[in-house]
Amino acid sequence: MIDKIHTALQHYIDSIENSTLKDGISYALLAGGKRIRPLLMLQVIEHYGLDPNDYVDVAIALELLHTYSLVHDDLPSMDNDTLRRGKPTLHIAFDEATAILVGDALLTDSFNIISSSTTLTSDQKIKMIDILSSKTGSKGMVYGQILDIESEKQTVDIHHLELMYFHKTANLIQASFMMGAVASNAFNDVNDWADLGKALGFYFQIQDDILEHTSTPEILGKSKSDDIREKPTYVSLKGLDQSQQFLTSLNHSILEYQKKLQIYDSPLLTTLEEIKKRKA
Ligand code: GRG
Repeated sequence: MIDKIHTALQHYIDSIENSTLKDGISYALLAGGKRIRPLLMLQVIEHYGLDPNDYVDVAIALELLHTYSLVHDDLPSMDNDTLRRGKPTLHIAFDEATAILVGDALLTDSFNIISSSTTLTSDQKIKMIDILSSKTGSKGMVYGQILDIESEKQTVDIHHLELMYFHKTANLIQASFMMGAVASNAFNDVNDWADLGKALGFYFQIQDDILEHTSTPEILGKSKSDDIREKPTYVSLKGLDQSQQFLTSLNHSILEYQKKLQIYDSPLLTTLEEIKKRKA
């Protein structure tokens, strides 16, 4: 499925006029990355017995939006990072203006990919655009990002940190699951998928904090900017042991939601297990 996601990303890149913008988009999208957001959406679709291959072209909207957030997050005015997905960040490899515009294009095109889909009904498109925009705009990921920026060199409490993590990280993971449910016309299950996405999103971010504390930029493929920028993390606030304990309790929640959604032996279950074991 990852190969199919890659092919769909390449088709999207091929559709862009030859330009520095195209080169930058290609650099950002093809630099690597685990592709977990489109993968989760497609495996939800598979969970409902539909053919995920019919939805790969739509699912890459999530990878475009995610990649935009990484490109903009790395900018000098934000985290000022130099390494991403094992390569120099976009503003280092190109320049800052190109990085801003690549992010802008990826964000905008992600919505165009949904609206121009030939697989989805109009109703599904509207619902997906509603989910993706509300989970990533001023009430979602971008709100999480401003909380993140403002937390630098600040003493924040755990509630503030959880608010930030919910918006910055969990919201897009929630959207991935929810969009899969919408594509499958499983409208009654959308809230349960959002619950699973919230628990998995927190798990993912706490894991990220632990890895940033215990791993190396070479293994992670990205700069360890939290320490440099004096950003509070779950590990800096609660320590490694309590962070591990939080992961254990989040795992209990994930297992409960898996049961509720009847996720048993399936590619989706395998992906969830792999995410929990990730090292980068
Ligand atoms: C709106 C500019 C802007 C940013 C939004 C997503 C984000 C906030 C910032 C990126 C940095 C960060 C630490 C985000 C938390 C989520 C996270 C761990 C992202 C990395 O996702 P992976 O591990 O990355 O899926 P790959 O490279 O595998 O796609």
